[in-house]
Amino acid sequence: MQSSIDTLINFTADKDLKAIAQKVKDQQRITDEEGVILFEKASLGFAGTLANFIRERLHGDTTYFNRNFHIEPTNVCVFSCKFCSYSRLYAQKEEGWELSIEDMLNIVKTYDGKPITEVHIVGGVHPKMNMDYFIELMQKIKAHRPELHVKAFTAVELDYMFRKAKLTVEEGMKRLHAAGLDSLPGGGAEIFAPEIREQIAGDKVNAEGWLRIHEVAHELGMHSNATMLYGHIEKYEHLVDHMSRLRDLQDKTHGFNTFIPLKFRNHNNDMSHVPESTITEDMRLYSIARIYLDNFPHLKAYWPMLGRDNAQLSLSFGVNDIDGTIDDSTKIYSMAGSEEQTPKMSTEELVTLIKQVKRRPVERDTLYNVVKDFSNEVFVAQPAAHLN
Ligand code: V47
Ligand code: SF4
Repeated sequence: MQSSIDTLINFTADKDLKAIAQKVKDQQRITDEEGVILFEKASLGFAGTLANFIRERLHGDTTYFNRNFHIEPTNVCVFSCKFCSYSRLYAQKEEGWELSIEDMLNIVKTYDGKPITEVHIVGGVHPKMNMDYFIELMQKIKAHRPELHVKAFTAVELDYMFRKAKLTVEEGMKRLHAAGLDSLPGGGAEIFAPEIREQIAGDKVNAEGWLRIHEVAHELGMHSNATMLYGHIEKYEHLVDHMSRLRDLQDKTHGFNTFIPLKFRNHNNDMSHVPESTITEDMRLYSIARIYLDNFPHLKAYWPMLGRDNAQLSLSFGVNDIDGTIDDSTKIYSMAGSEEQTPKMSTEELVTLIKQVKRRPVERDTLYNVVKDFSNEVFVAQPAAHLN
């Protein structure tokens, strides 16, 4: 019997697409030109079949999730990204929030005794929350719960922190790592190409700065993620350029764990006139990312942004990770109009969501070590307590 990829190769008339499908079958890398061709010509069925083939070759049916929560120290921000629905300028700080170290430590303490493995800390770039503030935070979190993995600070926050402290990226990163920073989240990448970045996020760290910060983290043995904000004013060539820069750095360092495409949401921001992408476009983008980024082990659909139904669908389009329980601890997407207004899922809900599409739910830690395989877990009916 022919496999789905052989059928696809045999029945594809377009010679460019046929060549791409053959490359995927032979585990060969596609070029930037072929990346653009996929965006221009591939149907959802074509791209999805290839992406699913790669996903199953890499991970079989395994779908990862983790038990995590977020802390957003502040939404006061010195920058003014046009797509951001969440930040408030310092002049309007009464409309925002600013958490003290004690507030944040108290959030961590609310998880005492619960099987959480990761705290994800990101927020606005507050002019008064400096390096020393965050070093103290890291140290206090680690003193309280040493085994909790701290994934914190986008390259945007780090760039500002290091520049204010007059430290090189190497010096700053070493200090934070020593204080307890374990890995970096993927935020702040947006779109690297300057002609787009300048229009949507012109005043924050540029592509070279973002990539350098991740490179230094990798050199110190830390892992990180990478995001891409898609579905606004960018063109296909900018998406490929973005992924190309990430693929090049990954060839050099192998420090990225996961690629996370972030769908632009258009509520309450300066780009509300830009329509959002359709679900077909979303799934096509995930698929093409899976095909193009052959050196990224994982592709994540961040369900608080995409919505849980679409995150579930993406498990057939290359995605093998759907982030974690979250516990209603992030506001970035609810403020930007996501259908997930109070994002939290119990472990049971996450496992059920994965099983419904015949995948195998596996709880991971931040570095993708298996914590527990839930494939044979039968949940007994219980009250809706989350993080059980
Ligand atoms: O950099 C802000 C994005 C990012 C909007 O590493 C928006 O595991 C869409 O990076 N529409 C921060 N996106 C969040 C982030 C992240 C999230 C989950 C997991 C990980 C990880 C990282 O949120 C920002 C920006 O690209 N964002 N506003 C918006 N209106
Ligand atoms: Fe600030 Fe981040 Fe919002 Fe940009 S996306 S304005 S850097 S909080």
